[in-house]
Amino acid sequence: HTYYSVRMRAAKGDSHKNGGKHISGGEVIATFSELESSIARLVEKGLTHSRGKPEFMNVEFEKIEQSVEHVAPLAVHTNSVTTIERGQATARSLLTEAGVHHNVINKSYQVLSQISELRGAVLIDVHTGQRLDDPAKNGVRVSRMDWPWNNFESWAKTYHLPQNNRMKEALVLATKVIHHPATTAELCWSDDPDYITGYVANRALGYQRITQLKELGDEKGCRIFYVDPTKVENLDAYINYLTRQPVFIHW
Ligand code: PML
Repeated sequence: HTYYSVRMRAAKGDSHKNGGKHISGGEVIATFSELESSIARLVEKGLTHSRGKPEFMNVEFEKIEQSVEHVAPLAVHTNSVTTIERGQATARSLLTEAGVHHNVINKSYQVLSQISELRGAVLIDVHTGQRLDDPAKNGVRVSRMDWPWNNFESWAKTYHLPQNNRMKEALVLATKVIHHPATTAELCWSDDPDYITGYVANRALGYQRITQLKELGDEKGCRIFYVDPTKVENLDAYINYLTRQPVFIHW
C-alpha cells in the first residue's frame, strides 16, 4: 500500500502572528482512495470545535516514503479524582513511579509555566530537567500516526472503554511516543477549555488517565515528553521519529 499523511490545523486571529490562536488540529494516515473522506472528516472536526469558529484552516497531505511500523496500543487505566489537587498529585506520583525524579518534575512545570502558547510537546531531559527542544519553535508536533476506526472500535468494546475520539487520538500519540526507547514518560492535558481529563503514559504503567488535571475553562494545555538522551544517537534522530516515522496502532 502507498500511504499518505493528512494533517489539518484550524485557527483564528492573525495568521502572521505565530500562526494565530489554535482551535483544532488532526492527523490521519490514509490510502489514496481514503483521502477524500479523511479530508472531509478532518475539515468537519476543524469547523465544529468547542474552542470556537476558525478563521483559517490548513489541510495538507503528503505521500509517505518510509515503511509503516505497527504498534500495539498501551493498556488504559483510569484514575478517578474529584479535585485538581488530587489529580495533580496522582500525576506526580505516576511520573515518579515511571522514573522521573521529583526535582525534574518541578523543573518541567517551571518550563511549562514560562510558555504562553504551546503548539506541540516540550522535551525535557529526564536526568537534568533541562528543556531539549528549540524554545523558538513552540514545541514538537508529533505526526504520522493513526488507528483504523474498526480496529479501535473492537478494542474499545473488548475492554469496555468509551469510543471517545479524543481519547483515541491521545492514546495513538502516547503509544507512538512511548514506543521510542528514549521516551521515559509523557504528561498531557488538553488545551480545550471544556476538557479536563489528562494522562501520564509510560511503557510499564501504560496510559494512565486522570479525570481532572485542570480547571474547567482553562485554555492552557500541557504536553511534556521526559526524554533519556543517552538512548538515542542525537536529538534530531528522536525528533525525526516523532514527526516523520509513520506508525499504525494495531490491536
Ligand atoms: C487533547 O485534547 O489533545 C488531549 C486529551 C488528553 C486526554 C484524553 C483522554 O484520555 O480522555
